[in-house]
Amino acid sequence: MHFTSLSIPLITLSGLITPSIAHPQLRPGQPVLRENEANSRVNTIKEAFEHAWDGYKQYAFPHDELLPISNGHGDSRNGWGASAVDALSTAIMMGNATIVNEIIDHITTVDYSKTDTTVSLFETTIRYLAGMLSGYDLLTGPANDLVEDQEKVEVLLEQSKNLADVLKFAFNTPSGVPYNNLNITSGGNDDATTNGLAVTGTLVLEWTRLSDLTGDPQYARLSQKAQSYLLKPQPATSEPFPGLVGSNINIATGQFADAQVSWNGGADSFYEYLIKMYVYDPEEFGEYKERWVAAAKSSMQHLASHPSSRPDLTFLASYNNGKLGLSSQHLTCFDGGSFLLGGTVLNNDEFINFGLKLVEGCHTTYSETLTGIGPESFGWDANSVPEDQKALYEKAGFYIQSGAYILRPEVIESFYYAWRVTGKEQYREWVWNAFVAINKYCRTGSGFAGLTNVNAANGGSRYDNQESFLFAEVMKYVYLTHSEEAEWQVQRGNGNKFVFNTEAHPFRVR
Ligand code: DMJ
Repeated sequence: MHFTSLSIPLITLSGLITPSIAHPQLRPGQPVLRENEANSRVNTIKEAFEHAWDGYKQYAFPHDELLPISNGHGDSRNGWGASAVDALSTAIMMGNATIVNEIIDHITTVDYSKTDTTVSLFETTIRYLAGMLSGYDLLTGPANDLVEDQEKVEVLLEQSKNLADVLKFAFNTPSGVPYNNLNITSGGNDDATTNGLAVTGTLVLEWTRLSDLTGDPQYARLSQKAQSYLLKPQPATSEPFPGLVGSNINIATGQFADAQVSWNGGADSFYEYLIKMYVYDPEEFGEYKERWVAAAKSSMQHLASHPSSRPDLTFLASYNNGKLGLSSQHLTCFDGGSFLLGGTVLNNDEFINFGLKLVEGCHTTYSETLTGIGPESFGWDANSVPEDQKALYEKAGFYIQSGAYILRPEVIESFYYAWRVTGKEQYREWVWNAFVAINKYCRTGSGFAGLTNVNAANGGSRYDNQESFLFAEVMKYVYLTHSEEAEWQVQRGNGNKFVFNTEAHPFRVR
């Protein structure tokens, strides 16, 4: 880890010295955390990560996830130790060599050709394949002093290839659009006729990276062929506004099967990856950037929506057949981060300012609940406000459709981008406040549990499940917001050396 040449003189100008904390764009006179407070936050975050790891290790390892109330285990992700693999890149960034070695030792033992369960191509790609590739990129790059035995590090790439070789039959369809739900033992699938936009369009970064690292082009080719149908959508009616496309693709033909547009779950990370591929390689993926720009502009023009009770707030609506849907999700709140990343790499203030409006809207879904944590889904249709939520709608600009919180990262993720792009301390405080609330309401004796109702005292009751993305995403974004400048941090402008996959695993850019 190192400081940027910019950060030290600017810190001096601020008058409040915090040499161990990253300041992406600190302005003179801007208040910053004092060093001891900053260090104490970093220690608190590391303690929370280790608390979750210790509980997982004691009660659930090598299964996929901890059941943090009953201290049992779950195997929702093929039973290959999803939490361990998902935790790897965060443990590397935190410099925790003990946990990193434990995880790699585990990965060495996994047989990716065996499982009793249906395998999701998308989930397996974003968590396992990406977790290993990112570990490889970090441990052969900026963290190359963390694991002594470089042969162990090579296992990460070998196992990535093994896994992709097991999965690649998914693309063996008439169009090349893959099946998502696979039986890897029989080489079968669920006989679906369509595949979703996000699960089709969130493979290309991982599979391209694998090709670049192995020198074997087949993985990039497969994923880019599938992506090609999403970049040039057919029929024309499936693209009601430039760049905004339908939600499902016919597996036989590659044609879109509908024109339902949103940035919500099911579509979300397709848009996320358009701009991230450009960050990965602006030369090769210029067309992806054009598609992101078109989608971003159309979203500002056609999907931006303001609650009647809080016209100051901005959310992204969905659209279908001439009608706007005035509801959104926690998942959708990655959108602010996507606009901020696109805005900064393209040097476009309109995208940045719009991204900050989206970030503010999602922040309100946190700041206006009793727990300080935002709901799984919410609406702002003035004609559909539930009687018992009229006061909330009047004050906060949204009502809750599902009050669950299952340890999702998207709101914190977008706060992180806002902090990195603007350097405004307010965004770091928002990350910290969210983390404090999660630590308060979700923490159990062995880890972290989801909440059933973020707007009830104590969060209602708790879900006995700790999703692996708690390790990969929530803990990572909170840590990165408070930790030193480093090569893997998101940079303002064009200087990114790494780009994060949708599960927050950083890949070295081409
Ligand atoms: C994660 O697996 C990824 O962030 C994905 O893109 C969306 N769902 C979860 C987190 O909510």
